[in-house]
Amino acid sequence: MQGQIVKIVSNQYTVLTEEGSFLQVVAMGKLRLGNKPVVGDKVEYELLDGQYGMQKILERKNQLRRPAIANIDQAMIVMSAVDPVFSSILVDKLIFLIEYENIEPVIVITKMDLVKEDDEVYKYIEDYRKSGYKVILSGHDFEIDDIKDALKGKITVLTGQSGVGKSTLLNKLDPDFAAATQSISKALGRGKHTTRHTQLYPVGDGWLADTPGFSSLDFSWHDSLTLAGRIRDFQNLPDCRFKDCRHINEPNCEVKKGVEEGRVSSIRYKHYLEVVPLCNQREEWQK
Ligand SMILES: Nc1nc2c(ncn2[C@@H]2O[C@H](COP(=O)(O)OP(=O)(O)OP(=O)(O)O)[C@@H](O)[C@H]2O)c(=O)[nH]1
Ligand SMILES: [Mg+2]
Ligand SMILES: [Zn+2]
Repeated sequence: MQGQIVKIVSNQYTVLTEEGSFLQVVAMGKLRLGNKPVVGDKVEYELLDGQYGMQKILERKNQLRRPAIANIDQAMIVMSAVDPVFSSILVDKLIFLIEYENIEPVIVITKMDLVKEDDEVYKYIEDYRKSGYKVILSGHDFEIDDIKDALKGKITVLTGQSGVGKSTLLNKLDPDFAAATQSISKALGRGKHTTRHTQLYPVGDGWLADTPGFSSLDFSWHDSLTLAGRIRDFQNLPDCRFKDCRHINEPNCEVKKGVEEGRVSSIRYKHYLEVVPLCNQREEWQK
């Protein structure tokens, strides 16, 4: 039988079955030795001596370390239009980290009720949409339907700096969930999160992690060539002259050409150039 782990407390796993019910499952000895099961794992289990035992972890499509969670469908980047000021470099850094992990970014811009029609934020919204990113606008008195739709049937992690309105959003989606999860309000860059178990909560017909993902903007572990290969704006272009082109100052670079001709977002490219020097800082890359 197969299911998906939604909660882990020590060696007790809560598994959502294919029929939509919950079971308490324990990890069999051999599982505990190797790769530890994490929340989001799809697993095989069977009934042995009146107890459900987990036999096998199915292949993960992606995985985060902090929070420890696998098979994430999307990460919602929450950013306010104002207060705190809209930061496209922060959004882009998060997009890069998220796409690097093969997770789909979804941008939610809050406090849209506080900006005028000609606000600069609209320029960025258009730019993200042109690049193919999903952008959802939110604010006081805005309907929550778009966000609910986006969550439907998916495992989502939330991210975003302090004060952008994550708790406010969660409250609108599900007051019980918001009350039950204190840690999700611990925002980006706000120091260490207390170690506790990670859990997926049913919200808006989907599953939301109760801890914020991508709480560090650390690129040092990232390889810039891999990053360039995953940034959405840089795909579906003709091949650059060099296979290992990092799109910085190599000749016959199609990304640079795309930027010059307005086919590739110059905003994203500029932010990419800011991030490249932060990459490949670990020993394995020092020659
Ligand atoms: N006008 C307006 N105010 C908002 C909106 N969303 C949040 N706020 C306000 O912004 C402030 C911060 O919102 P929170 O939901 O606490 O932000 P948070 O992201 O949870 O912040 P941390 O818990 O510190 O990470 C509160 O005073 C909210 O009432 C919005 O869409 N419009
Ligand atoms: Mg909060
Ligand atoms: Zn190139």
